[in-house]
Amino acid sequence: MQPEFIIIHQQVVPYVAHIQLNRPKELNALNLQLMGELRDALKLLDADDQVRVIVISGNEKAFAAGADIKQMAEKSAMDMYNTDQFSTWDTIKKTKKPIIAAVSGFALGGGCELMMLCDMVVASETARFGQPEIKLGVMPGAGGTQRLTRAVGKALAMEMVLTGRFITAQEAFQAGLINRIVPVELFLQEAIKLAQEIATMAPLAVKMAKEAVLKAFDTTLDEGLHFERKNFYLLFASEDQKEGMQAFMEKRTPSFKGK
Ligand code: DAK
Repeated sequence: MQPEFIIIHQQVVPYVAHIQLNRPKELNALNLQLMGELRDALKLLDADDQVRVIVISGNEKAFAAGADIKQMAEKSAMDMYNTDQFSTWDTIKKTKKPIIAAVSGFALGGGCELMMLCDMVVASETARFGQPEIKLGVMPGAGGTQRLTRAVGKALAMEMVLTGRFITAQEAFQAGLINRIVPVELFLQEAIKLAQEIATMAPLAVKMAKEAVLKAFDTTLDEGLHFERKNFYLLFASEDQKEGMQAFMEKRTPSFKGK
């Protein structure tokens, strides 16, 4: 079945897929159906050999203005428990290939949390980031207190979470939340360009390096170094390691196969 609230563009450039969140009238508010479609698309793309990097965007006005407040408003704690939305978010988190968020306009609440699940962020100069859940009588529930704090530090995270203040692209860049700021008309193009650059690298090395960097967030330094070493050794079992080093010595561009 065709998804209703996302658009999947396969091979926007070689080995790069682009998923566009597409509920523009609702500023891409993340309802359950959209999140389910996104989860399913990421699972498919993660298993597709023709895809090495995934870009997720909204549109110029909004990446996503948060979880769908209208869908949540009447829910009880048991409704929330029974729908188990976290399993969807957990599946997204397990995506092995790098995901680049292309953000313009609002990235709020669950939208900011979804962005932080991505591995890199290219933002337009109009991007605004925030965790405004506090104004709705709740608090972030999908990583906004944890990933945001790790990314920008306690002072700014506490302020954003407790006041709901939106920060600008410039503030987000200075705080280390995003990778780069580009003119609004270029935000998607630049994200795809970054994806394309990564897609030329050895796919297994990219996946294992992503895994190792993420490990740094939930382990001790010793365990993290051990994990890094294991992945480093493992890559010497790949054909791409032989190809990459051979190509260097022969002064040619390597041709990586993901094997
Ligand atoms: N939900 C539903 N509809 C939304 C929405 C949202 N989050 N954000 C905007 N819309 C809708 C508006 O209601 C409006 O629809 P109509 O009234 O025209 O039908 C339309 O989008 C355009 O919005 P505005 O007219 O408000 O546009 P403005 O430019 O004036 O304002 C705004 C833009 C982004 C400042 C404003 O719309 C706004 O404050 N939106 C709400 C932002 C917000 O509070 N976001 C946090 C939501 S709570 C979980 C995972 C995650 C979460 C929860 C659980 N689990 C895994 C269990 C996350 C929670 C949240 O994100």
